[in-house]
Amino acid sequence: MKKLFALALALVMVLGAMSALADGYKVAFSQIGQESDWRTANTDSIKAAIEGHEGWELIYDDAQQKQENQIKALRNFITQGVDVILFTGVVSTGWEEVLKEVNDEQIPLLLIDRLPDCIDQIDYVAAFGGDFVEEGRRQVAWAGEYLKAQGRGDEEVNVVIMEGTTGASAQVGRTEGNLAAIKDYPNMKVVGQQSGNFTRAEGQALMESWLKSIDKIDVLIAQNDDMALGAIDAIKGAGKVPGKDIIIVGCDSVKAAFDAIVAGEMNATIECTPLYGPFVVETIEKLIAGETMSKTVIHPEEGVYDVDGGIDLGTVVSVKAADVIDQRQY
Ligand code: GYE
Repeated sequence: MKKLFALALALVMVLGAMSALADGYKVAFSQIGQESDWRTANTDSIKAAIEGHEGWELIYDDAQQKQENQIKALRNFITQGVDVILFTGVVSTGWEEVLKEVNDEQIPLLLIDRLPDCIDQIDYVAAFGGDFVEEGRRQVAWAGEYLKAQGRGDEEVNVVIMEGTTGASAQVGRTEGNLAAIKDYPNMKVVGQQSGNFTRAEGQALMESWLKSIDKIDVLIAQNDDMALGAIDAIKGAGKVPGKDIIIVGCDSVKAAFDAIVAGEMNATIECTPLYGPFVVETIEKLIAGETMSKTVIHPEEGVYDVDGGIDLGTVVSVKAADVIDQRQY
């Protein structure tokens, strides 16, 4: 009888272990929302990579741009006992408490895209995201160098800066880069600076209001392509020619921006890749294998794309969009 009981117990334990394995390795991802083409490409890249990996299961949460939803999602991940958490924060502040809770539960944390300000106070496995300050610098430098190349380097030009979601590290960094670079071009004067929230609709509305309230706009620096594309509609609606009457520089390098550049309606876009899938998989594989990783934030290599190519920005030379449009993945 005792033997039978021991056998039954062993069977129960084996079945238990098997079902735990069948449940898979749980990768939780707290995504910000769906505000832009960049974000869609980012979600798709990560989803495909995790779901395509044998034995891994994705637990995905879309926070609809709300920090409180992200905090709730992180706490749910803890309750569910996930194996690893991928995190990008809609804004850069206010994460200490919840990320410390993640640390207390010893759930490995992978920081991606918009990194939190408290990065030095928390434990994380690795961090990966765009160099937002450099992207912002490149935006203004592109316009400044382009004007020089057109023989307009001494002409006084009015610049509007359309910012992303206020408080997002992508907005904070790009604004810092935009304003630092403006100092290098004394002919460029900022006459408008406001948030278009990284969306096409708000980019269009903001440009419409600027076109009514500001007499002369020569350059639009839009901190993402979606807002630039919305602004193009506003400029056309006001009877002006986008890309000619107003020079337009976006950021992200999404497909729709390439189309607009090739059509001559937009002048340039600074690349910020959303394709994080391969990085995420590589990092989780290293984590499972017990490898230690560097805590240095990894920035992907990125380019600049425009109508003709050849604009030298010091750290990078622009490439003609039409030459590479067929190879774009997002
Ligand atoms: O530029 C924008 C998106 O955080 C880098 O967020 C990302 C930014 C991207 O909505 O389009």
